[in-house]
Amino acid sequence: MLTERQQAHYEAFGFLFQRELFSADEMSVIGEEADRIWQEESQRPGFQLSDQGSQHTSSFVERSPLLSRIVEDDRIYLTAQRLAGEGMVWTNSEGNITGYGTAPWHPDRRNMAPGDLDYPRLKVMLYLDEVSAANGALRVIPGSHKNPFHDSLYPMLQKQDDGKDWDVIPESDDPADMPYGVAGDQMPCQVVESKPGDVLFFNQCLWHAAYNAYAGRRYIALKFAGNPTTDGHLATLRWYSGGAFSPSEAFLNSDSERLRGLVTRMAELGSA
Ligand SMILES: O=C(O)CCC(=O)C(=O)O
Repeated sequence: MLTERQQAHYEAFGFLFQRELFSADEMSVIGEEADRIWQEESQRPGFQLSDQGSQHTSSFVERSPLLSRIVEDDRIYLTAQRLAGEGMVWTNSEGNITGYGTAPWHPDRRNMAPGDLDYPRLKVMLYLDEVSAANGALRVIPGSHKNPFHDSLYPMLQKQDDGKDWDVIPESDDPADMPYGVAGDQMPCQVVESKPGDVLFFNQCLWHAAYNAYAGRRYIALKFAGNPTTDGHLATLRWYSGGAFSPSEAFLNSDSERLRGLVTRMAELGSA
């Protein structure tokens, strides 16, 4: 169960890292099942890796009863509920085998409209391989989920042509050309070095990045959002998580009250 201080840490810094939440035995079963799904996916007609050689599979844990159990497990569900709030909803999962070396600095959820930063969006990362500063660990800038700090970091992005959203900027050969005069991997931050079984919970408005990653690095991401109560919440969910309004049948018809509870509201909103 989350302590008040752990919750305070998440609120203040935008992330909470919990070591050894899952045992080595559990992680070995999870890793094997994840590999099975990636392998199955790669056999589908028309399957292609991304430009950077990554295998990105969305609705990942939804494909497997065994992996779905991670979501309803007290260690994830109860913590997510405390961090995203009562009435939280499910906004999908990902299973990634990354091919890239760098994920430049960005927040997953950007400040596009008033209230965006206040709407809880939570990502839960389970790295299936050991990651370190030299080896693709996620880096976070503590406190960057809140304004004015959050907005002050947009020089690290570039506006898209239609002016609606932002893209990451590529790393320059000369660090002096980077927005803060230092290479991305020299930015002040916390490097979240992780072993299988450790779990990172982070606010998706938090600025984060990965450097020195290697091909074949695997992680599962579980995504939750707070109870959508305003037009603004619905608008941002539609922008980033449109698929969440048509949840997987596996969750909708699950025996687990927790899994059904995470998606029923989204399905109702989707059919309204
Ligand atoms: O490659 C990673 O470890 C993280 C990628 C990332 O930035 C993200 O999931 O938003």
